[in-house]
Amino acid sequence: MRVPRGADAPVRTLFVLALLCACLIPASAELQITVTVDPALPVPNLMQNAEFETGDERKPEAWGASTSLPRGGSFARLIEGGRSGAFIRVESFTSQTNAYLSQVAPVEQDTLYRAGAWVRLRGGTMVMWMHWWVDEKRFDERAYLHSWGSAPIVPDFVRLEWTDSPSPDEWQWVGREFSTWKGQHHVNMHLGAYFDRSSMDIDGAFLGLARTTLTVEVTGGEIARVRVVSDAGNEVWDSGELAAGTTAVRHELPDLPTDARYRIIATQPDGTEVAAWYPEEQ
Ligand SMILES: [Ca+2]
Repeated sequence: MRVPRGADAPVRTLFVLALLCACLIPASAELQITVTVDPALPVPNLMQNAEFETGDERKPEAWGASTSLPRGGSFARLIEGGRSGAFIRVESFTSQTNAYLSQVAPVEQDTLYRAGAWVRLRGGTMVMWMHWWVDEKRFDERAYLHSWGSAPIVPDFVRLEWTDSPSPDEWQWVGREFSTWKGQHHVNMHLGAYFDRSSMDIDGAFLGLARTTLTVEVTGGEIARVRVVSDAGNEVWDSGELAAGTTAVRHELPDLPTDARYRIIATQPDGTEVAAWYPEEQ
């Protein structure tokens, strides 16, 4: 960079000083990202022994295990090979019965939850059935997964992969969101076979709050733009180009799914980015 031509001595000294200062100060101050989340992530799992790691060989601790038809099915707790360690193998021998693991959990009334479990389904119909009685009305929320693997024509005449069945070797998430009713303080989670000759493995049950509020604050220097992106790559918020001289940004993002991680990306005027994950650990 050249000193302006024709500048007299004092101006020239000032210019050199200005250059010196510009070299000593970093390109821009490091931005700080602060994230406040209510409720914090990951939200607590309200199911006890959700990973089935304790119990005896037939039944996980804290869970019921029963069929509607006596001896219509079986339950086995296997201690290895699950999505995490132990898991439960559920078989139902006829379409005349259900075969359910069940557990009552406390919930807040009038609140959005998400619930589900991981399932490896070889054949038949798996249901997650959430129910309770509230003022003599039945609260009833369900999610299903079906596999043609139990059909007599599979695999001799029709290969399983020709049907719209899940892979019998992969864990599938079966779950949904639902709102509890006013006056409802419990829900009874049922996981298992639903009136279909079925064979499945179940692990990793979950019930927890479905939504959180994330408040993002960026400070510590000049900020050109702030973005929030989920770990699935969905854009949650984009501040757009901020006014020159912006040195503080605070933005509240309500109703965000609790089963995600969020990346906050703050861009400085020179284009450099400062980013942070929430939660930090997966
Ligand atoms: Ca497990």
